[in-house]
Amino acid sequence: MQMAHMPPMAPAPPQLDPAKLAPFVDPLPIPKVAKPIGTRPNAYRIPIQEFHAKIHRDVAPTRFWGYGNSVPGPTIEARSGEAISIEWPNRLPPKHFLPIDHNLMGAEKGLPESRTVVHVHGARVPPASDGWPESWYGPGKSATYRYPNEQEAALLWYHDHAMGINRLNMCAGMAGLYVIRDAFEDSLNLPKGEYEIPLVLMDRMFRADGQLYYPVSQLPDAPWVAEYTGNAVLINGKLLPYLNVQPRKYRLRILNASNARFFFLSLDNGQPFQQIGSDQGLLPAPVAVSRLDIAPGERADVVIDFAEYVGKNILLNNVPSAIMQFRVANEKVADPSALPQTLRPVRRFTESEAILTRRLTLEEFDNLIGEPIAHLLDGKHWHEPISEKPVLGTTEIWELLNTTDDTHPIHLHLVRFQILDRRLLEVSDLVYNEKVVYRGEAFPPEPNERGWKDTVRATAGASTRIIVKFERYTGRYVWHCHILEHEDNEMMRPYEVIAPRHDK
Ligand SMILES: [Cu+2]
Repeated sequence: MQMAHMPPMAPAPPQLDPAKLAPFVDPLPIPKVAKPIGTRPNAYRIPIQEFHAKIHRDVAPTRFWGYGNSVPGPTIEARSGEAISIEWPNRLPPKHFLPIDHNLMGAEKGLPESRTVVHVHGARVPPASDGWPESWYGPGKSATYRYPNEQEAALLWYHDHAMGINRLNMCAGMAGLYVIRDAFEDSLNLPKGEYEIPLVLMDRMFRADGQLYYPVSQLPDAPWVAEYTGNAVLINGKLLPYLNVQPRKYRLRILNASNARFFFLSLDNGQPFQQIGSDQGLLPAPVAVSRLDIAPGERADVVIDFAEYVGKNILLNNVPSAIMQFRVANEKVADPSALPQTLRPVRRFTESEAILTRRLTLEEFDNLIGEPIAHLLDGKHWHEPISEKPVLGTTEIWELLNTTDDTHPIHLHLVRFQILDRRLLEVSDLVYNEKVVYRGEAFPPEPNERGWKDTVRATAGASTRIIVKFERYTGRYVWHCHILEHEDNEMMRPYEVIAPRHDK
C-alpha cells in the first residue's frame, strides 16, 4: 500500500538486504504453547521482556522486546467457554530502543518509556481486561487479566496497546497467538496437530548488523512517520524459512501482525488456498482464493493440499517475491483429515435489524506541503467526548466513509461483525460539502469476507458498511485503524456500550 505522500524520512543507516541472504536455510519455527502456572490449570504468567533471537542463520542475534523469549510469543490455547487468566508482568528495561515521538497523544515526556498494556485482538472480554490504551504500566509492574472465552473457535492474537507507542512496542516484537477451539470445529476433522501450522507475518527493517531499524522523520523533535513498511518479512520470527511437509492437507493459520504492510499471498504452483476461516472463525464454506489479501490485524485460516506435489518445492510468494518455501516429502502418505464442503453456518444480518446507521469519516490531515500530520476518525481526536454509545443488545450499521487515498483496516474491540457492502464515493462532496454522494452501485464483500470479522478493510475513497451487534458487556472500548502509525497518531477513538436503561 502506498501513502499519497510520505513525510520526508531522515537518511537511513545501512540496511540488511534479505535478497542477499541465503534463502530457505532456517526451518520455520512453531511458537511454543504457553503452559499454565503450577497446578492451576487456567492461570498463566507471560512476562514481557527483552531478549535476543536469531532471525536468520547468517545474521547475528537481534534484540527484541516481546512475550516470554520469542517473537511471536508463546501461543495461548483456549477452549470456548473455559475462562483463563493471564498475568502480564512488565520486566522491560527502562529505556526504549525505538524512537518515541513525544508530540503524540499519550506519549508525553516524563512517562515510563517501556510502558505496556496487553490487548487480545478479537476477544470478547470485560472492559477491565481489554487493555485500555491508557491503562499501561511501567517496568516492575504487572496486570492480571481475565479472558472468559465465551465465543466461537477462532484465531485471535495478543499484542501491545500502549497509547502513543504501540507501533514501537509491536515493531519491537510484542505479539503472539491466542487460539480458541470448540467442539463444533473439532467435529469437522480439519488437519490438526503437526498439520496445523501458524504463520505470523511481520515485515521489518533491519540495520546491516541485524538490529531492528525504525525510521524517523527529518524533524528531530517529531520523529513519527506515517507508515512503517520493511523489506524483510519475518514468518514466525525467521526470514525466508522453509517447512518440511508431507503430501497431504495442512491447515495454515495466517496472521498479518505487521505495522502497516498489506500482504498479497500466493503459491508459485498456481494452486489456490482453500480459505476456511477469517478473523472470527469459520466461513460457511471453503472459498478458493488464488491471491490472499490480508491487511494488518486480519487473519486467514486456509487449507492447502500438497498431495499432488510429492517431492516438489513450493514457494509462498508475497507479490512479487518469495517469503517462504514448502518442501513436500517424497513418499505418499495417508491423509485422514477432511476439507468439508460446508463449515459453520453464518446467519447473515439483515439491514432492518439495525436500529441506526452511524456515518463515520476516515480523514487524513496534511500540513501545508502535503505531508500527513494526523488521521482522524469522524473528525475527532482521542480526547474528545465519547460520541459512539451503542446500547447493549442492539444492532447498528457503521458506515465508514474513507476520504483518503489509503485503505485503512478498521478494528472494533469487543465485537464481531459482518461486512454489508462497499460503494465508491464522490470524495470532494464529502470533504467540501459534507454530503454523501455515491458513485455507482454498492458491491458486496468478497466471498472470503462473508464470515464473522473484527477488522475490515475500509477501501480508499469509498463507503464500507458493517453491521454490528453489541453484546455481553457494557463499558468503554476502542475502535481504531490497525495501521499502527495511524492508530498512534489519533486514528483511534473510544466507544462505550451502555445499558438499555441509559438510552436517551
Ligand atoms: Cu489507517
